[in-house]
Amino acid sequence: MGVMVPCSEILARAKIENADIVGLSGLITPSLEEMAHVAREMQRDPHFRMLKIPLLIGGATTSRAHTAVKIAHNYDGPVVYVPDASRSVSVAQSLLTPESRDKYVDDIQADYARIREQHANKKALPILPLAAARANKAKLAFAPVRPKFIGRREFKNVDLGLIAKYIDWGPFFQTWDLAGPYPAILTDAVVGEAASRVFEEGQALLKKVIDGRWLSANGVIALLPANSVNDDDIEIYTDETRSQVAFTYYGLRQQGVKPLVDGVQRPNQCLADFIAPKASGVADYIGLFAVTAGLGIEKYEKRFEDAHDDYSSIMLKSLADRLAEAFAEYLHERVRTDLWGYAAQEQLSNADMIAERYAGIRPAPGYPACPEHTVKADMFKVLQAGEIGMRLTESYAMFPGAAVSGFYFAHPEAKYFVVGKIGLDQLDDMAARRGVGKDELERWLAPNLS
Ligand code: B12
Repeated sequence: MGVMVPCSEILARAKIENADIVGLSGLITPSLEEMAHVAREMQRDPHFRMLKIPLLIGGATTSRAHTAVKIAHNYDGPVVYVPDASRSVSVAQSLLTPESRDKYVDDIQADYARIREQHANKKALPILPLAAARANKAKLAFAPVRPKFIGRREFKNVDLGLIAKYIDWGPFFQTWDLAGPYPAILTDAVVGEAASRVFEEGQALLKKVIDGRWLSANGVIALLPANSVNDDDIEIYTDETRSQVAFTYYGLRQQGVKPLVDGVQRPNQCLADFIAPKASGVADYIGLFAVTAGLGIEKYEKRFEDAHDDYSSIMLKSLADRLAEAFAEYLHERVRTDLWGYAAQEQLSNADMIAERYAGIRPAPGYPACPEHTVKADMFKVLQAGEIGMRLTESYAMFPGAAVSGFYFAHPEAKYFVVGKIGLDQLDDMAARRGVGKDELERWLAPNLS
């Protein structure tokens, strides 16, 4: 455990190093499918199957239910979901101690079998047919502002001190398993002392990172003409002639049954609703961005790891993550007030920005309004993200890890929403629109399919 390797390589490494346990960590949903694949491969390979090498599962997108329903049944050896890495020591002990192992594994397998049964009996939430969901879309008026330039622009070696002013410290404490809103967490009766300590140490390391230019922050944006088509999709054009499509973003629409609130029917939303339809003749626009603050981190990670200073290594990673998000926040502000300029008069504090009190949104692929990750391949191509040192892994994670990418929508009524569960009719419809096989698409949409 503890080595960052793609799932495809993990079993080869585990064999060479004669690993007692294999552990997988999943940050984004495409890795969930990889995990099931690794479990199947372990079942196929006599080395793992005969020795019943345990497989541990963890990470932000994983859960006990997901492990039970989607992973565990693929492998006869023990498969264990571990919610918190600090518990992996006791879990490993239970799994590797001959006296405790059988009972421990039996208990977990019985628990997972129960979860699978509950899951099979669970009644799915009612879902509207896609046509009905589309008929209930938000009907917005459009008066788009033309960006000051059309095309892409790079931002290289952006001042880390400037970016740091935009940091949202809230999620920093999650890294240390400390729960509570910032800054109240610093004086919290239970975790205040620990939170204050990591905060102080984080600030001290951040100063070193900034003063010593440990990391490079690079970003790229593209502001491009766009129109919505076929209700749910957005055509993004290479230039103002709108004759050549750079790529089409295929949107997912909410299919949940929406309530009446104060006599007003809530819409079934899709990101395409925020862009003027092609048929309207209104010239609308969209933005794309990709930023990283993690360039150059390996050298310092290695230095800490060689000194067995895991604490500082994790601290550095979490600061790089904070800087990446802060960079996205900073660049978005510049886009709103200047580069696109649709909110030129805006004046917001950092707290206002964290509370998203600005016009427009910047949804990121993988987040609930656009849960599907593969669009990052099209975005990276148009952004030429390689030029600023960013790339995608085989499962659409971004490298360097401290990275964020997404869209800019300027419509004043654009808000974040959760697509949630979709029906098979939407899967079929999207497969036809995209011209891809249903099986492949099903794989990418698995977390949203009911
Ligand atoms: C911080 C964060 C980031 C940071 C850092 C990411 C990173 N490199 O770790 C930044 C800002 C860079 C980021 C970027 C992105 N993020 Co993000 N991010 C988060 C957030 C808020 C917290 C994750 C985190 O670090 N938690 C703290 C750590 C310590 O917890 P953890 O990872 O869960 O690990 C713990 C346990 O799970 C366990 N564990 C983990 N692994 C293992 C393995 C084993 C073997 C064991 C035993 C235990 C174990 O131990 C850990 C300690 O307790 C989550 C939301 C959330 N609340 O979880 C979203 C989240 C993970 N992000 C998400 C997404 C989509 C992204 C982006 C793709 C968005 C984008 N398009 O830019 C990118 C992807 C980045 C990339 N490199 O590809 C989604 C993923 C969902 C999905 N559909 O895939 C989440 C869940 C948000 C959401 N609700 O939608 N993100």
